[in-house]
Amino acid sequence: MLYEKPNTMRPLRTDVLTMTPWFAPIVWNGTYNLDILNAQFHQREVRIGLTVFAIKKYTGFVQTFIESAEKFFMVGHKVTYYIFTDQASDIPAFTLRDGRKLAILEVPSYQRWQDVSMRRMEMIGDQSRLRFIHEVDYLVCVDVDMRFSDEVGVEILSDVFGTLHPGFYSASREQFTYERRAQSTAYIPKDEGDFYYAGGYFGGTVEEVYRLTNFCHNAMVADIEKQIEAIWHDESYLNKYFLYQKPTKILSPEYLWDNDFEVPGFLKRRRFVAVPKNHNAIRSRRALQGVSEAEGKFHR
Ligand code: UD2
Repeated sequence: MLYEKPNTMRPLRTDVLTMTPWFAPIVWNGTYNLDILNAQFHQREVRIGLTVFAIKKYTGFVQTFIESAEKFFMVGHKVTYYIFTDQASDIPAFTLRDGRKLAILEVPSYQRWQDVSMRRMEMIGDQSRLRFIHEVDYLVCVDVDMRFSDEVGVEILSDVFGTLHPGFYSASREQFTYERRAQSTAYIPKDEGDFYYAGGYFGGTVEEVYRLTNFCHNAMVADIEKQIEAIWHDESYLNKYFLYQKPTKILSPEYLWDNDFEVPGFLKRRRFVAVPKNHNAIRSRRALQGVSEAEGKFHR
């Protein structure tokens, strides 16, 4: 394979942080060579599971999600889409590329959207133990109200990875919307924290995703017993987990973006973007949280 020799004296990007202080790469366009990575992952015949939840009205997002994933997600690799839904009959049939499969997992629904979102941790954990461990090597766990708009490949894979939330990549610790009430299991003090990770994009090996989801679910259950719910639900527990179990790779906001945001110069690609939705209409019977209908997907 022919490619340009890496140059010890010339960093690939100088405008953004490409490595954490614990030596986890932060993935930006221009920091990796996909041909080299593809060859390595093909040698291992790696199998990738992409999990997504479509409960109640969110089944309406599945078509765009899968069609865009067929175009851009892990092209050339073995992929299984795992769609968790309470309405299997609403999931359309798809013609998939070679080496790709789709599995529907029927799961219960919850009345509150917060519970739907949080219970994903429990369900991903259960299926990791029962099923995913036998079928795939890596899991990628994302929100469904999104579409792929540029390539997302094996450069994202690592033992356990998280994604920088597009609203907080340049924020200070104090600005991070971590859970700040000491009674909550998700509590993070003001003087701790590395990054603010998004709840809607994490992954890793099946074993590591099991550890992560199990921690988040147990933390949520412990909070229910204390009658407290973390401010940003599963995202708050995820941030707590990553504070002490640091991710081995971090995805830049290229991998999670909202086209309503102004695009900064350093953001060379927008690979996975929010599909606009009317929060109040789509999250039927949601508990009122003072969120207006016009609110975008990402809090800031
Ligand atoms: C953010 C996070 C999300 C979660 C949530 C917690 C991102 C991109 N998103 O999203 O992961 O941490 O905050 O507050 O970081 N769902 C259904 N049916 C429902 C409600 C939700 O299927 O009725 C599923 C669906 O897959 C959806 C996900 O849960 O994508 C998260 O819900 P959301 O997209 O409404 O939450 P949002 O945008 O506040």
